[in-house]
Amino acid sequence: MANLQALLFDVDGTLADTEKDGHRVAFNLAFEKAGLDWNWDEALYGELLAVTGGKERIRFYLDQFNTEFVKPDNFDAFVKGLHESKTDFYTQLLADGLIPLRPGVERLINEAREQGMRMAVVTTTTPANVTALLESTLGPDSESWFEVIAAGDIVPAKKPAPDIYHWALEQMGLTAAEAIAFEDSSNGILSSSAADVKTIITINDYTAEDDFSAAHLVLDHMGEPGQAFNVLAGNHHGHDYLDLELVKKVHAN
Ligand code: XBP
Ligand code: MG
Repeated sequence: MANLQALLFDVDGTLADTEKDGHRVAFNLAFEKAGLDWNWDEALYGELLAVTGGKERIRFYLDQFNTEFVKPDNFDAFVKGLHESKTDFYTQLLADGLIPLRPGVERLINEAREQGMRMAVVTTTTPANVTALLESTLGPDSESWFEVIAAGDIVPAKKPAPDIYHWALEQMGLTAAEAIAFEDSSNGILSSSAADVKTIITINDYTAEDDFSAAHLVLDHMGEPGQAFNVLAGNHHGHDYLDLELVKKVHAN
């Protein structure tokens, strides 16, 4: 078994609960600004999460849930503009400090830094969103702690395709066996496991019922000292919060 060299973090749902109170709200603000009467409530948004990527999600919505809408001639530019507006609203929400990191995330990242463990971000979301989240939660220079930010349209086939993991590993000069992924969703683990990267899952409200049979450990959150995680599947090796020692044990087993 290869030694663990790097932690690969998904962003949305894993580092922070960004979807319901972040992305969803920003989409709705962009629709309103564009004079559209579309409104993505929490339940509908759960269905729309089947498709990753904001531009892809807007198209999916129109194809499946709003077929009456007459698409403008310049439809690609229309979707792109709407999505740029959504990104502006979203990054502003983050800059306002509205979305905190999930339990244990900051502690694990700090521990990894102290121990010289390599780290990368592997996500579907737009690069500006990653910058905004890291800066607003971990501090202005925190993006530099991550060797690679694999995000957005860098690869055309977004999660659940493995391409973004392949791209990140190639940039880092690592094999899949030398890394471990942190994900929260079905599309996330489909992507990481198709790239043969072992995966630890922390679920959230939108993903609790997803299929995580390919995961090596499934938790409700990463936990903190005095705030134990609940183990939903896998071996927690007697630990009650996720530290680097447990990550290494999961990777080795
Ligand atoms: C995240 C996503 C993203 C965000 C929206 O998936 O699905 O599409 O919801 O981001 P993952 P953009 O956590 O698996 O990376 O609007 O910037 O595309
Ligand atoms: Mg995610």
